[in-house]
Amino acid sequence: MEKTFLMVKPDGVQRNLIGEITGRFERKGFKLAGAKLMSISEELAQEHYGEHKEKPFFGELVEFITSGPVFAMVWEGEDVIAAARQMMGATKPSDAAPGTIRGDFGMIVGKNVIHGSDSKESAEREISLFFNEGELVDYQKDSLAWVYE
Ligand code: DAT
Ligand code: MG
Repeated sequence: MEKTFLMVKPDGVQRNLIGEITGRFERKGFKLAGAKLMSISEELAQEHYGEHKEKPFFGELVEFITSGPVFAMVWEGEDVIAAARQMMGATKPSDAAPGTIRGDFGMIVGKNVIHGSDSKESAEREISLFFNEGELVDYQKDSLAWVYE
């Protein structure tokens, strides 16, 4: 099954949105494979957002993501990478559709509540950046018989 890396950003943690956000993925039918509340070091932030290091907002992005704890998660399911991106909504909350996480809870691009991997490659990279193998749990979830054929 496909896996993706999702993270409630510091603004989402401070605004009590961990439960709301995890609940959406849980209710949809995805399976939680790992989760932890953690602080992101400067080094991890720079590595995670490496693709943006030449962008003018890189400094602020690193400062923001290290400004408080994040809730890091790995979710599993059919097409979970693309589906989670849809459930998150557009990067800029004012472009994000109502019903999406950023559409419902975000106001500005610099505080857009959630991160999600955008491809298979970034999902693999980000999962291994944030989680050790031993932190991911492989288990049977019986309710999935009522989610899939
Ligand atoms: P996404 O988080 O939707 O994958 P991204 O990878 O393009 O978006 O950018 C990573 C984060 O950087 C994004 O969630 C918020 C911030 N960001 C993106 N574009 C920005 C901009 N023009 N000004 C300020 N911050 C920006
Ligand atoms: Mg991105």
